[in-house]
Amino acid sequence: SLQATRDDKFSFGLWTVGWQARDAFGDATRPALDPVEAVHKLAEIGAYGITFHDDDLVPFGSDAQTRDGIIAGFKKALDETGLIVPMVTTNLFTHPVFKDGGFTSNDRSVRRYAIRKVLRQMDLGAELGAKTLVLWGGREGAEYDSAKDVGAALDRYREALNLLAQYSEDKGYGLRFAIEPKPNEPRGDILLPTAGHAIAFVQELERSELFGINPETGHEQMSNLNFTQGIAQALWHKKLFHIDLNGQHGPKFDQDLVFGHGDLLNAFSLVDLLENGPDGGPVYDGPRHFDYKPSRTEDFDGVWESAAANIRMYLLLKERAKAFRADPEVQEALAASKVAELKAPTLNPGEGYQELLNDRSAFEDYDADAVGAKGFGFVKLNQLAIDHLLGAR
Ligand code: GLT
Ligand code: MN
Ligand code: MN
Ligand code: MN
Repeated sequence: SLQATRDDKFSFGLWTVGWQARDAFGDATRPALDPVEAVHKLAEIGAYGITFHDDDLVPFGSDAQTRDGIIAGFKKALDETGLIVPMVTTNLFTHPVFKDGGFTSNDRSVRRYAIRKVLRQMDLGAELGAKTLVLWGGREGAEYDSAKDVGAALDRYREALNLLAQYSEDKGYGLRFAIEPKPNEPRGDILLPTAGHAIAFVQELERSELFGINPETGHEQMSNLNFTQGIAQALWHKKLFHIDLNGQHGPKFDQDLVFGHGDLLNAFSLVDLLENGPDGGPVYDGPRHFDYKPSRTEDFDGVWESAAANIRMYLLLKERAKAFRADPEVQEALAASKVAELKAPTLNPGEGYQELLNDRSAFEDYDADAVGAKGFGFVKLNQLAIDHLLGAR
């Protein structure tokens, strides 16, 4: 059905629908959005969750009384709608103090301030029931190679993250941490630029089991990478802790379009992977989090149209992917392409290199020319996928 339910776990960042469309060349085209209204509107279109940076909800520099008032109003809206806060994150990129980064600023006092800012957001997140803390290090990077000691920066990154995990455990918050990679923008080059870099970094952390990644469609595609393939590898490492869905047209500035409004074919294979997996069942049960920006051309009607479009795209693709998997001709094509044969281990049970060396059929008597002459039929399979995506079957 194209009607979202809570079980679909659709969530939105407050900064998405709340984006006033200020960009590097032009002023805001929309007024500020009241977070309480955002909660009500998102509930209406079928979201189950809302996420936010500390400064999205409470403007930077607000006094304690103002902060308490805003948080109380937000909680009331959550109670009224049943919306939950599955994830929170911290803004370590807007204020000028973070111009050289938060955890990895060359200025030590900035690093101490950044950690304090995150600890405060962890307190609020835990209070609101958040399970995940996202860490997008958009300012952690450089424009000039000689200006940043990358090894030292990674040491400081690790130092900060180890401390956050210890705090969460000591406080009993039970948070999981999800690093969000991005190759560039706003920095010329950002540390942990891709899902692969981030997964490798996570292995170096003290409580690495508490750390995973939050890949964003557009961020991987900015590096011309295949998002579905990156997600499949993150799942293989058991490191897909959260996901940011949106749309992007290849390597250019971060577009943050509606999910599926960029590379539609890749969006189809992604939903197919998440919902149907390689074995016919869902492989990810976390939030389907939309991190998009309503285009600068839109007024508030366009904001809510575009928010609903993310949900509609996901549900349409889910429907199409189900039809694809259920089609007997697709099953035949998958078999002809030997897709399932890849699940079979290459060696027989108990076999080692000696047995393989003894197996003449594997080499001496192997007809490489005959096997090399056979096609895999992948194009037929892909056309069936596109037929289903276009509703032609
Ligand atoms: C910022 C960024 C997003 C991140 C958010 C989390 S903030 O809008 O562009 O990709 O997910 O910090
Ligand atoms: Mn983005
Ligand atoms: Mn973004
Ligand atoms: Mn994101």
